[in-house]
Amino acid sequence: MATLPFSDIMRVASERTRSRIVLALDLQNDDREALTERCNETLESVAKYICAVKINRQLVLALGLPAVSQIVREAHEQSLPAIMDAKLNDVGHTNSFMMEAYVRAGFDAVIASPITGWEGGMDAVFEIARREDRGVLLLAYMSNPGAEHFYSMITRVGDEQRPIFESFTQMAIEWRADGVVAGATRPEIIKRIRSLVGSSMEIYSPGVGTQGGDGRRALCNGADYLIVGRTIYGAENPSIAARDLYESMK
Ligand code: 3DU
Repeated sequence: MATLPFSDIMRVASERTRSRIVLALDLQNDDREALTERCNETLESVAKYICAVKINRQLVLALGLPAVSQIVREAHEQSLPAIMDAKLNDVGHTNSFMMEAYVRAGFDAVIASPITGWEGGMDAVFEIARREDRGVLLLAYMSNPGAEHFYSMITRVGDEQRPIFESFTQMAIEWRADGVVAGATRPEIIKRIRSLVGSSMEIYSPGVGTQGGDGRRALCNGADYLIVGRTIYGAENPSIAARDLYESMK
């Protein structure tokens, strides 16, 4: 992919297909060859209805990074950016090893968790991302029901009290992240995050469909991109499912 800022790479891809759908390619199969084939087939069959692909660690575990890197290449051949959902959250030196590996595999952006803080944690991720022209998306609020126990936890910052997801959003702004991730299952949280980031940052929203999130509501409340997995790849015909979702988002 070109060396544009990641948000521009996404905008170009999204304008080309007129889609805001990021496919979560979370397929599974014990047979590695069959799994690779299905990933490539799924990608090809839905490419015109999506704007990017997101890969999770479970695919890296199943296939190994060299094989995943081939899938990233397939995505790039279809002019689709590839996001690594690594949820990076370790100390700096191991974050560096992981980030360097995902860069070498060709990913355009990596998802990380701001929970480590900057020094000796996220600084390593951002340093490599900036050097290599890659994006970093920060987790602001997960989509699962239990997420509220932690992401809505009230924290004290100076004299002020605020839920921790607002602090994460603030960190994303300060660290000049390329986007934040907030679940479609909580449109009111997306709205709040949008009010904090203004127009300066993209919001990526997982949890559409199978997890109960409504894509249209997420978009209306300020999300820019919808991350969708099972609703597409779990359908009898992923291409038709992707087309239906694409049409319903117009
Ligand atoms: O529920 P789906 O099958 O559409 O998958 C959602 C994807 O988004 C999946 O890859 C998961 O790892 C990711 N994700 C969430 O579901 C929720 C989050 O808060 C962050 C990422």
